[in-house]
Amino acid sequence: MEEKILVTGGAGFIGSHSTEALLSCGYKVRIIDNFSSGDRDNLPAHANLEIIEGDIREPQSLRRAMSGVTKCLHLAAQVSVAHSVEEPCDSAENNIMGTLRVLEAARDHGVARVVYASSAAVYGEPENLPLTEAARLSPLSPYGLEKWVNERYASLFKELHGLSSLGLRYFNVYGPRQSPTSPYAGVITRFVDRLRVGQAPTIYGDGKQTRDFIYVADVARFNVLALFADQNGVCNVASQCSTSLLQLVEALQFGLGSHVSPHLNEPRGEDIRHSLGSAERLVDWLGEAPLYTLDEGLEAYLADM
Ligand code: UD2
Repeated sequence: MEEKILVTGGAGFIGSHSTEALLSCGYKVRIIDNFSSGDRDNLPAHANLEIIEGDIREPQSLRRAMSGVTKCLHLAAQVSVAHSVEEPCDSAENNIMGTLRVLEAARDHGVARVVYASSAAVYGEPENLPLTEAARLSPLSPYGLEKWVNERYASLFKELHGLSSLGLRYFNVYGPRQSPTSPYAGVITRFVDRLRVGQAPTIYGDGKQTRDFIYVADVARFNVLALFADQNGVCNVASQCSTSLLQLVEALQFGLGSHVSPHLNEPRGEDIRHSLGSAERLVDWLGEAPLYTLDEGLEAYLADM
């Protein structure tokens, strides 16, 4: 059967890169996006790409999007951790009910598999590093809890309805098309945005906190692989490389030929100190490792600007 993939949130940061990756593999792709944080300019004009402007919480739009689809990559979400703290009902309506509607529609339309965005936010403050998928889950925000609930629903849908699915726990994803003004702009996007105009980036805290950064092209490739794998459950999407913010600034100064030093500010209260994901299951289940080191990812990102 000819594959037709639905990408929810397909005009967003990770969604648009994933759509491109699917198109370049020769698949037919349909996206549904309400364009709240996604952008039409993120998408190529392509004969195999169909765009639906609509909201996954709106049953008619979702039915239209899901009909005739063989697999679904579900990325549409309320993506701001801060918003989930301020407006937990709104966030849950998007992230819990939105995903539940996607799972239900996938079941009703006989969709063979759903791959969906989970997050490292399900872990909260880690007990041991690197974080494996078996680690204790203790989310620190409604956003993290919503993603965990999504994972539980997906697992139940497998039990109750035989719906195959894989939840991808993304670590800190970076790359082109993450708007620096968006509420979910990560630290790399913000630092690049400042340094390239000769302004000092702000480090919250001492800069010794560490993160596991993964380049968006790797994430897009893993999304495609996940759609065609057969494992069910959850899987980290991580580089398993730990980088401190001070090391990050140094790499960016080098990449941009900048000598501007960062400005140190008070730590952000809700931050975790260290985050590092195990990539063992990723490599085992999806058969490939991340291709981009941080230096290579930053080089590709800066070359794209
Ligand atoms: C990431 C995800 C978030 C959630 C969380 C789970 C992003 C953008 N966010 O949050 O969605 O999955 O992981 O753990 O990927 N920082 C600065 N200066 C700045 C901006 C940030 O010092 O201008 C620091 C910040 O205080 C933190 C680190 O950089 O210590 C990373 O911050 P982030 O917002 O990029 O991502 P994080 O890990 O808080």
